[in-house]
Amino acid sequence: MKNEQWWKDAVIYQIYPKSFKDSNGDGIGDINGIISKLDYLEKLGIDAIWLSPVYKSPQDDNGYDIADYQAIDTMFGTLEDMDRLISEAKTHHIRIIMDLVLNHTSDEHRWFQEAKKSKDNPYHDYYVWRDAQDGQLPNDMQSVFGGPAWEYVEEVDQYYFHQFSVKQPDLNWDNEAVKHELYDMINWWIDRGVGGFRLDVIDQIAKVPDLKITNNGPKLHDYIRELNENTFGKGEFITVGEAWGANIDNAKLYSNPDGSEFSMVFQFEHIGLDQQEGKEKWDLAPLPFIKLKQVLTKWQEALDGSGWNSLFWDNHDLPRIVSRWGNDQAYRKESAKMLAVVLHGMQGTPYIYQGEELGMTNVQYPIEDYEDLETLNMYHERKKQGYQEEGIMRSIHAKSRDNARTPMQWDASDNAGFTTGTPWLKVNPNYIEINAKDNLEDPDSVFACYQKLIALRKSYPIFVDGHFHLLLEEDENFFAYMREDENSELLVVANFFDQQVNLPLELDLQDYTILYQNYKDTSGNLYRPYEARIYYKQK
Ligand code: TEU
Ligand code: CA
Repeated sequence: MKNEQWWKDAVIYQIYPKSFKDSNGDGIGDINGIISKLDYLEKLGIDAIWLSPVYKSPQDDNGYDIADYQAIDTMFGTLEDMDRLISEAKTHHIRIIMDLVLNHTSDEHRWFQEAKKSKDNPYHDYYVWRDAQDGQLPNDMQSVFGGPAWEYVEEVDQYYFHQFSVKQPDLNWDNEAVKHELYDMINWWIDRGVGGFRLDVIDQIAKVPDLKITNNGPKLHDYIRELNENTFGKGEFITVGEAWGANIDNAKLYSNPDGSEFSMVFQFEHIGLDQQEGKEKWDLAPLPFIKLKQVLTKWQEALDGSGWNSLFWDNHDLPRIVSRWGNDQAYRKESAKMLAVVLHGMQGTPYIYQGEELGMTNVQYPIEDYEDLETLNMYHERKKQGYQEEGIMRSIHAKSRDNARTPMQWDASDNAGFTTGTPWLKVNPNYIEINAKDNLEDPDSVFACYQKLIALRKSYPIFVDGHFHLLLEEDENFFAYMREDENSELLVVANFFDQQVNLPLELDLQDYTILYQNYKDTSGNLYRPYEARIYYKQK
């Protein structure tokens, strides 16, 4: 095996830098802010930070539009700050995972500025250009953020392809020079001491617009293996590809234990369940609980021994899990902990998104208070199409990416201790009750639960090795499963809802000890709202 695979018992913490901690009062989180919170993260027990983009960027899509991969945006700090973050994190036993956006750049990137000057420019072919078709767009493909995926540039009398915003032109991976520029850049970051990479929309790099192929293009895995060989494949890095188009078969390629592609992928099958089938994420549907269990089980079973799962409920694109599948009112703490237990008990590498460890919740702002371009584009598009304001706002409150992006709630002081200035996005007004300071002082907090779950993973190898078996498949209340290895057994039992119920399982629990429970006591088979327990036994 090429890699040491240190990341198998690791827990990763995602930081969205704009919203984490502001150190200089301009209302925007920054690198020095992150450095000031390394003690906090070490206390939580995490092994690595996945840092959303801090590169130079006009911020059309909050840094996922990169204008220079080898410079830090002044709003976040300097390259010296970044080097210091890498080295200080190391002294806290934390590695830094950089976010690589390799599918597209910003239109303000030097390569694109050159590319659009003329067809003869050596950079022109770094991007994906097509001529008009009968005076029309090259085809009818749409961008993920709404509107056509083609934009006309007069100087070259061609359209460039953009799967995301107009300010995010797609790179042409069929061009050797592009690939080598990217390899050099990645190796430059490796030399600065980073611990790994998260690869943004990696399943979309091998697009073939002429065939309307966006993700899973025919050359995708060749490109990834070549990228691996030329960069991170040489060392013990954690790598995780973002792949909305992942299925079991290609996930086995992505996370092949031979180390030829990535350590693991983010797949989103469990995440898309509460939307109407075939429609958009905004078209809400109730959570099909049995289906959720089936989907997670399918991934657990399929990758055991032949790949590796990433485990997550939240990220910077998703609503807060406690508001989504928990109860962010009467049972906020109980349900936040229950969701943590269910996730962290599975096989794979868990990811915690900033604030999830506090049980932070969604927000319900009026439309003027939203910043996210995906949210705003959808709002205007649906208004134009005649949707009712109320329904649109319901979708935004449930699913807007800004739910995840409100500033981190550090304490009960002004602006939740995030900034002394005016935050770039409004702070969730519930920071008085939900904040890190209170969590740290309360041995029974959501934070304490995450801390405990991380510690358990480090002390009991079964969290890494144990085979997964779902129990009570058809049960409408319980999410229950076993993990089993040669020496031990783990039993995770969670009441997923707000009704008190009896566990319909005959269990002889004599030889088991309880490793974790989210209520102060337990009472046999009776599970109170969102009650969750982890049992353990040595064989
Ligand atoms: O997200 C990929 C992606 O497809 C998202 O746009 C997703 O469909 C949407 O956020 C769901 O609401 C990645 C990044 O995580 C995201 O923040 C970027 O906006 C996007 O790529 C473009 O780089
Ligand atoms: Ca700042």
